[in-house]
Amino acid sequence: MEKIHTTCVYCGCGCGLFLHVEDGQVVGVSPSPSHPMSRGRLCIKGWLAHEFLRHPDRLRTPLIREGDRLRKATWKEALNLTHQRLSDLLDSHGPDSLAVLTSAKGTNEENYLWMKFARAALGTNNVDHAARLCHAPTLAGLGQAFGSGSMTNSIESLGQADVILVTGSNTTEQHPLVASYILEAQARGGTLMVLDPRRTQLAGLADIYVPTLPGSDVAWINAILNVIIAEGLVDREFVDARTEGFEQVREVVSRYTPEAVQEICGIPAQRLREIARIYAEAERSAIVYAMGITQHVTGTDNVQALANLALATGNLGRPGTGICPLRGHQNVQGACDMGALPDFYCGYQRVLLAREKFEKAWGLSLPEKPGLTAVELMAAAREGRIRGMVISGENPMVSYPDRERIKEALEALEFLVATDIFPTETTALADVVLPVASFAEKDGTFTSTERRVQRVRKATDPPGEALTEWQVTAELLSRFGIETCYQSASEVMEEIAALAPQYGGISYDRLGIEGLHWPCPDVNHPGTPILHGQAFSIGRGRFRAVDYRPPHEAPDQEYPFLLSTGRSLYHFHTGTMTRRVPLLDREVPGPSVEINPADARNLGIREANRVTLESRRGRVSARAHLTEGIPPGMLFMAFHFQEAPANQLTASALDPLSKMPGLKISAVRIRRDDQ
Ligand SMILES: Nc1nc2c(c(=O)[nH]1)N[C@H]1C(S)=C(S)[C@@H](COP(=O)(O)OP(=O)(O)OC[C@H]3O[C@@H](n4cnc5c(=O)[nH]c(N)nc54)[C@H](O)[C@@H]3O)O[C@H]1N2
Ligand SMILES: Nc1nc2c(c(=O)[nH]1)N[C@H]1C(S)=C(S)[C@@H](COP(=O)(O)OP(=O)(O)OC[C@H]3O[C@@H](n4cnc5c(=O)[nH]c(N)nc54)[C@H](O)[C@@H]3O)O[C@H]1N2
Ligand code: SF4
Ligand SMILES: [Mo]
Repeated sequence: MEKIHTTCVYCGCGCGLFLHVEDGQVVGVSPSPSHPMSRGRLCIKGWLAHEFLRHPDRLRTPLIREGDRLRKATWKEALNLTHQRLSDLLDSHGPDSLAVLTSAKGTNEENYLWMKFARAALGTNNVDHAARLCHAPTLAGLGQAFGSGSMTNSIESLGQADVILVTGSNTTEQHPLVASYILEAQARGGTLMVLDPRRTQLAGLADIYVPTLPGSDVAWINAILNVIIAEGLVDREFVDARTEGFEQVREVVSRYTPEAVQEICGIPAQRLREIARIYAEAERSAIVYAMGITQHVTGTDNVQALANLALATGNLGRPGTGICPLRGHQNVQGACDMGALPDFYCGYQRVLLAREKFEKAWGLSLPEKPGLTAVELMAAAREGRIRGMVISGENPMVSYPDRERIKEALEALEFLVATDIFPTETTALADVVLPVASFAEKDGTFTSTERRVQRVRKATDPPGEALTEWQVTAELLSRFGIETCYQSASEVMEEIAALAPQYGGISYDRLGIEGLHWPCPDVNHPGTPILHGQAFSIGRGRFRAVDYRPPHEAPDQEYPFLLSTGRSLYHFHTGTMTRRVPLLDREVPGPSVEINPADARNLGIREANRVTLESRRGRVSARAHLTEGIPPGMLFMAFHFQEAPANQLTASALDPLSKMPGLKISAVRIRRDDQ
């Protein structure tokens, strides 16, 4: 039996694992003891990461639409048709009638080639991906504050914190290995504070758990800064030497006294003072956040408010400090790094500033105008402004907000080509479906949440006629007249290293088992686990004053409950992979609506009753699950289940700064089905 070292395909923790190969088939997984972050541990999804590989549903041949069915086709037919239909739309309606959505499940190399395809072959900056629904506010918020929208510190650094403030992150379920470092810090004597509307497992383990009201984050974060300033806990030396804009923030937060905001955020004034003191008085305080902070129409402001806290207390650039936005998909960090974004090339080089550099490198002229973001692209498709779309490894029919509108958008397209490893609700609407290799069947790299660039190694062949996606993309590039001569994924990485400064020193022969933290500017550079040590790349760290704004929708008489959406430990997103793993499916076989027992009693709802939820956008039915983990007035649904798609209910109201939809808040009503 052979053991191939690779990187887990699920979450941004980026655990190392071995795939066990027997007779050319992957028969098992074991953890990697020498992996520096995961150190011989995996969560249950990692242990079962091989189980979907040979599932009979895997896509094995290209498919082409004939009327209302998809028929088998050859690669030549499928690629010719894709080339012809996209070229026709390009000729008749121009490059900005086309768009590409890339995959955070894909490798860096695949994302790089798709963004090159959008810009160089189609001539449009309409390229984006699921990061828009995930950490777009982090890119915008931390990007403006620190010059980089990435996790400031390594995961290991969290283990060295004296205080960790976790907010809007269900860490033990969604980033289990990061949670283990947080708990290690606590076991060493550190203080763990969790602020979250739901009582998560980590909240139960915390030294201090503070329930918050959804959508109120700017209010309580500003109040903490108010206390820090009022009580003289500001790190004056750091603020004077390394930051700008403090005075303006001081003025704005002076209005956010704990007494003034306690009603808005549901946190008693005394509690706010206590949290502020604990965070600011420690030698090393770290902040960890995820979707509870970003998935709001105020997402960028929420992130900036947290950045203001770290800047005011000098909690940056040292082990145990920092701001840690936990990236979700195993390669959503990398997909952003690769420029699968409408306003950036790879390496966060702005379209508006770096066009000439890429024109020279690729030898052609490139579009000037930044493109549309993911949710905007869907609106444009519905209105007929986007006519052709490539969707590589995403399932927007289940993952994007306001599903009915997404369906209208995808159905309105004149041509849709989708790549995936399984048939999905999205591939079902495509004109051409291209079957591609999964993580175990290809070479490449993933970049984890801590900016660790790691190898993905081929352990087995893809099923049937499925091909490695970077080869498919390279093939399409050449059909559009862009010469490529990549012999391997590592040659794609050579091109990336030449163009993205943070990846300048990264090559496959250096990655080994440990990988490298970017920025790694040259071949002798050891990588950078902790950012902003001596200076910010933008010179000084930038405070920006932010004011509390209420969410896009509030419960009212007609829709009296606030629905929050999210995930479970056992499933990943739209369930294409985890729902095909029997052990995971057995743990959580279907959708449920979590409701507080007091609310359930008032409505005559008992455990496992079927209930219907309705919002202004649509309705879904599922079984009720009564839990004290949800406060009265709030409901929770995971969005994994296409038979009760939570996104039927969500709205596509956007954060003006990052274009993130407010996925964490929808006003809904609920009733028992038999009433
Ligand atoms: N098992 C599993 N792991 C995953 C994923 C998966 O699907 N399954 N997905 C991956 C991806 S892409 C991502 S982005 C991450 C997501 O990881 P998380 O962001 O941890 O996951 P969510 O379930 O979205 O939950 C966010 C938390 O925010 C809280 N919250 C809701 N509203 C608010 C609010 O207004 N303010 C605050 N402060 N908190 C709020 C919720 O109660 C919840 O605890 O997980 C990654 N890991
Ligand atoms: N209501 C609500 N909606 C949400 C969220 C929420 O919290 N609430 N969270 C949002 C967030 S944070 C995210 S990140 C998005 C996720 O949204 P998506 O990324 O659309 O969701 P996934 O189900 O992970 O889709 C990935 C697809 O890639 C396929 N795939 C797997 N491996 C490969 C591969 O190697 N190559 C290719 N080409 N395809 C592959 C899978 O089969 C799957 O169909 O959902 C967002 N939507
Ligand atoms: S914690 Fe994340 S990366 Fe690690 S094994 Fe689990 S899903 Fe995979
Ligand atoms: Mo995500």
